[in-house]
Amino acid sequence: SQEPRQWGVTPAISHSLPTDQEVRINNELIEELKAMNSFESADESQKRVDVLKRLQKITEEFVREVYISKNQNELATNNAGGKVFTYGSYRLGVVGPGSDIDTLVVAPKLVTREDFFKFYPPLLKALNKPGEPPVIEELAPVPDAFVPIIKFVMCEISIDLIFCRLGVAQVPPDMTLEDKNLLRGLDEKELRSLNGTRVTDEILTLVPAPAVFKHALRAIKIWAKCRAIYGNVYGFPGGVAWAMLVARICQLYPAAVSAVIVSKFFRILGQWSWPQPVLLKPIEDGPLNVRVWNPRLYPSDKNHLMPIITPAYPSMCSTHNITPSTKTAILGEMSKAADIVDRIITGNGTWNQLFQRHTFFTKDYKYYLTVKASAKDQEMSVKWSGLVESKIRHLVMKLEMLSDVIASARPFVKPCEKVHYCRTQEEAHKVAMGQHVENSPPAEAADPTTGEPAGDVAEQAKSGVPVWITTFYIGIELVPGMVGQVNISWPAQEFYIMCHNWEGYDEQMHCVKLELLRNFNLPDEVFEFSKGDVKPSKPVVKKK
Ligand code: 3AT
Ligand code: MN
Ligand code: MN
Repeated sequence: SQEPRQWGVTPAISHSLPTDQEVRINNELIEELKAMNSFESADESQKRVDVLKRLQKITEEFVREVYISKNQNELATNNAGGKVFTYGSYRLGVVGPGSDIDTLVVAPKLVTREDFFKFYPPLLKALNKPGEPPVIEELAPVPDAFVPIIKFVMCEISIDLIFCRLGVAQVPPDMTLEDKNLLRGLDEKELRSLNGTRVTDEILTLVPAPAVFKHALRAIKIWAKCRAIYGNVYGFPGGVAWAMLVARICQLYPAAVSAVIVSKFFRILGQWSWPQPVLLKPIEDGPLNVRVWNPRLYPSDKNHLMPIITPAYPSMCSTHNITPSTKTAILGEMSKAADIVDRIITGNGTWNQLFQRHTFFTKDYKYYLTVKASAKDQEMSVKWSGLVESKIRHLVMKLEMLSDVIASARPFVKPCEKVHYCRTQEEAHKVAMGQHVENSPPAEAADPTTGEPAGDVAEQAKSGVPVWITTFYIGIELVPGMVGQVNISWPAQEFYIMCHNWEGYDEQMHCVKLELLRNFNLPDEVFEFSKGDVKPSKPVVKKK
């Protein structure tokens, strides 16, 4: 008989085919995913396909226009091509109803990034015809981003569109991106833009059964989001890292159904000898003078606590943001999940038990550190709160250094955004600068799409002067016996300096402030009372 193919860097743990019981429990998992609205309808999927077809047409038109503007002859213009690729959840086959489509435009050498930002947005705008519902909405080019991007909504689907030119004369329809020689001569932004598609494409070639992988990944992503351990900015794995973890388990159990992958996932990764890296294939060398993850060569790579390494050259660590506290949180959740899934697999539990919402605000901590970022207009607030958000994990690392009083500091993965309406400019200034204002009306929850408050109360308040406030939360666990000993002034100062160093910072316009709260002083908006949350109450002091 033929030796089965080895997937990944070690032989499989088991080639067993699923039992009847496993098949039944797998069907229950798929039913639970459906019940949680993980899949979209056939109509919605078709809409995405149509949108991508239109973007392919526009991309060819774009390349053609650039060629004509550069006086290229007809033959060269007709053969130049241009192609749209995808990455992110759409490429991995795990989109849900709210997902965007992450797309990459690849063009031949002659077409520059400047051309992309000059010619592409007008082509999109031209799709909107007077007297007809708009095809393109919320068009927002961001040429100076870390990965330059055009964001927009097309036929009600959010699109992230990035760009890369290759050192080739033609980009034909059957072009693929796996050849690492294509990376020669690219600048850093182009390399970053190409990376997403190269990584997702490669992940899919490294799993034995893509359909099994996709269902298991849907389950793991929902679980990680429910448990509030999803999100690269805050020091947790992001979508790509979770995908690689699931892919590794698929390699170890090539014949298993998704339910079995999910159960092995928690046991194997919960007991993994971190910082041993998770690899989907041996790390490759390549033609560029760029860094490839290598803890023997680079001291900073040695510091990665849970390295999960991307397969496509140049391999990188997708989880360099993980800190001791987030690692503890991830492993704690994995161990709880392992017990729950053991019961499900043996027929003594149901899948909805795995997808229980976290108890971050209701049970997990007695102390919370709040980080409030405020700004005087919405556009400023978006940039400022983004900057503050990107520094949260640095604050967490500073807090972790106070290890004699703070046992762990776990950031919550979502900010709370509000608009506070004030009666006067003066009051608005005080609120924006983080000062308490007597009798000021309570802040209104903002509609995240418009920044406008919703509801009747808000209607009246709208006449006031708005201040945008974004609050981040960090759960603080103290070392036993250390209550009353917490002094966070050193991490706070360091954090303020980091935020104030931002080139866009203006002390008249922006403010960031830390405050340590007891659990019973948390504001109501962090609770989802409709889902049964109970706010912690102040302990009653018994009189003698
Ligand atoms: P959704 O289904 O869209 O929610 P997703 O995994 O597609 O899940 P995103 O669209 O946010 O998530 O991200 C897709 C990829 O884009 C993931 C990562 O490679 C890249 N990416 C997203 N945000 C950033 C960022 N801030 N910096 C660098 N890369 C990013
Ligand atoms: Mn996406
Ligand atoms: Mn996206």
